[in-house]
Amino acid sequence: MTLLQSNPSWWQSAIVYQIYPWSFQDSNGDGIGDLPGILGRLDYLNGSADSLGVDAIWLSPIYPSPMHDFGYDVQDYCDIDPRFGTMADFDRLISEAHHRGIRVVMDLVLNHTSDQHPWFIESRASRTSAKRDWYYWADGKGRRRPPNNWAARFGGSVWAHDRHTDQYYLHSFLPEQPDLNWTNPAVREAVFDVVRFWLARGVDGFRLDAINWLGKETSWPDNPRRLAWRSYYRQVHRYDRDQPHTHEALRALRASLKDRGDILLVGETSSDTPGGPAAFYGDGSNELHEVFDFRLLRSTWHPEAFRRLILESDRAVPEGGWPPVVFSNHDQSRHIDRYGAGGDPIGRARAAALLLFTLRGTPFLYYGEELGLRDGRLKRSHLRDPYTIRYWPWKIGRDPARTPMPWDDSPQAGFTSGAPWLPLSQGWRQTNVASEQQDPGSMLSLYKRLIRLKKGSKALTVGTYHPIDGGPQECLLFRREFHMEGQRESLLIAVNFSAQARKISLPTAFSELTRTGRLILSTDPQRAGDPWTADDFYLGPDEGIVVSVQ
Ligand code: TEU
Ligand code: CA
Repeated sequence: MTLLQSNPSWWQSAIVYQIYPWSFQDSNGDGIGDLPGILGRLDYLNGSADSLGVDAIWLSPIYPSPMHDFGYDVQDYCDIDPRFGTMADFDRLISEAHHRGIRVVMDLVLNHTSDQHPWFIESRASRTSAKRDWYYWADGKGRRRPPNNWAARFGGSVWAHDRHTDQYYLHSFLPEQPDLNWTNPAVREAVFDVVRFWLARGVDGFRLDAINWLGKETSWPDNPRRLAWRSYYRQVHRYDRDQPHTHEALRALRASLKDRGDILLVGETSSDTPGGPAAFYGDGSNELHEVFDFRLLRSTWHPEAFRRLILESDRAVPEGGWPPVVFSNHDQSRHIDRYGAGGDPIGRARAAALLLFTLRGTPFLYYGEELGLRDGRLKRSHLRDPYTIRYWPWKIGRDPARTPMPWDDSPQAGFTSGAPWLPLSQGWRQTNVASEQQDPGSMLSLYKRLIRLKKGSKALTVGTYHPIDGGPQECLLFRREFHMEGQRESLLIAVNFSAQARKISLPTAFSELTRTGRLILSTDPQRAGDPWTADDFYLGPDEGIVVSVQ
């Protein structure tokens, strides 16, 4: 468990909002979101009395890109894709965001570039090119036989044959995304230059993409096989990821930020990482500040699973590190649909929202979740993402979670005056910002209440987390506590995972002192503000509550 630092960093009490730039707001009618579009919507995010109240935005990649992986294939780390606008738009975005108290976190894709990046073009030009070893090149084992059996995350071999130089290059994702060679100090230096470039423009942090892929075993041994359906899972990923070298690179990156101010490094690692995502905190002071842990995100809506995973992830974070809390992102079906399966999706999404802002850590929201936006019901012909297309229709894939943000009930939901790049999710005539702003019972109003509650509470931002065992099976109970120099705040949080109302008898271990309080927030808008006593403690179906206990 992390002890409270006397001087907390900005992200410890921040709420971060992920913007998928393709889908937030289009300004020029080409059907694709862009930076001027985001600029025009900043007031929605923060800076006025009825804003959502988030403290930072994380922008999925906005760099020039051929968009095979919708920006995660970077062609130039130090420019803006013309689809999204210009560097002048970006500078304006930074200053307008800062003006509203919104920090800006960039997405850094360090594992690979686009095959159209000048570094790769030079690398593949000849075997003797000065940048040949900026990427991984190897000889095949014979005609049409790649160097080893490693499988790419998006299907097929990690090795692509280059006819011109008759060698293979390694790509952990698409063939259009060759992996950078992180054993090469020149690569490291070039990437640190990129980091300095964006820091000089005023960015406040970086989300590091697929960070556990950086290190590989470069003697290229085969991965051990195992039984599974998809090629990626038919092997144990022993040698193609999670090598010690990754940690060395992250330590160097962290060291390069020394004296650069309070810059956030938040890493994305895949869920089945040996040692868990927590390995990427290093000792808590020398690698990443925050590391996504997708175990809750991948879990079903089940109290037993949540109880166990919350405790496991909380305890795994070393002192000095700080956990993010995340239920949705651009790679997964939206959690309203995942958690909602087999129950009332809205009721469960409201309960999940309460957890998002009351668990210990930095909440990361994915645009639209604050509205209860659903996965798009897309047809094969609508799909754009190669990964979604490859496994369609057996796996829901990523496009359904990337549909445009619905702003109002005008044509195309106010997202674009043209044809949107992906169709709107159904239900947008009700599920949109304008209509939810008016409705105190909406998901948006609940998110706003939770955000205000969290920001006003030391227990919820920097307090400790204590599970309460012995309550009903179907309910999750915990306390958040903050005590310091005469200040004392104690909150009881309870969530009902079932569709039946539950009466709760608190375990006797729960002190006599905490048998009365005030219900300060409920996902049921009718109930907030009521007095609360332990003797009359019940939860409605899918209800979550926050009680201030004396
Ligand atoms: O994702 C890395 C990752 O772990 C993926 O395998 C993820 O599980 C996948 O999208 C299946 O849901 C990151 C980005 O978030 C993703 O959008 C990129 O496509 C990928 O890296 C390559 O850059
Ligand atoms: Ca546009």
